[in-house]
Amino acid sequence: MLLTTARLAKALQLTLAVVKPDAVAHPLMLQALHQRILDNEFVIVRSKDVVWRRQDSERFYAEHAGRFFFQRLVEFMSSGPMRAYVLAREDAIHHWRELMGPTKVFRAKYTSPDTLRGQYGLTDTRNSIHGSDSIESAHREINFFFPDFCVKEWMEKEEPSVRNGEMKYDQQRQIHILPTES
Ligand code: 3AN
Repeated sequence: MLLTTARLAKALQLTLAVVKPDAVAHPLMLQALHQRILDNEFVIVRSKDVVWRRQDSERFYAEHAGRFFFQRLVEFMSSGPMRAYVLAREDAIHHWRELMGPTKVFRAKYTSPDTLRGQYGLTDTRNSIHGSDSIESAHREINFFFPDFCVKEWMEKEEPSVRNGEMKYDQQRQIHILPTES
């Protein structure tokens, strides 16, 4: 049987990435992080700036309720604007977390200084970046930030064209778009 390149190519995966308030507070840092997304071959499917209320923070991080850092985390995540992205790439979840680096910033700076947290993180709480850690959490988190976005529909309708490289980067909107969207 003849296997074409298209049939061998692996489907793209979606992940949720967030630039946290400590990094968004510095426009040059936000710009540098955005550029790192592009340089690492992620496709920016959606992007939006958001400010959380305390309840949003509590809901998003409910699994950490009771941990010693929970109050600090909740206050920090609702302390200012954030930038959320839906990113696509082959193995996007793994690649984004690898680029992001370890949770603990001092460890990141020591063991992985070239990662985003190693470079930009301030403390274990103010660690600049978030990335989904599994397919299930990516779906949940994308839905949390982008309730109008349907992962299943995107995979069915847009993923094949994006995988074929049909999208282009729109400088003005700072996301990738398919020719049909322009
Ligand atoms: P990650 O963001 O690397 O997946 P999680 O899910 O364990 O890590 O933690 C969620 C967030 O909680 C972290 N990004 C960080 O802001 C905060 N956090 C986690 N562990 C600590 C800690 N030991 N001290 C302070 N903040 C922490």
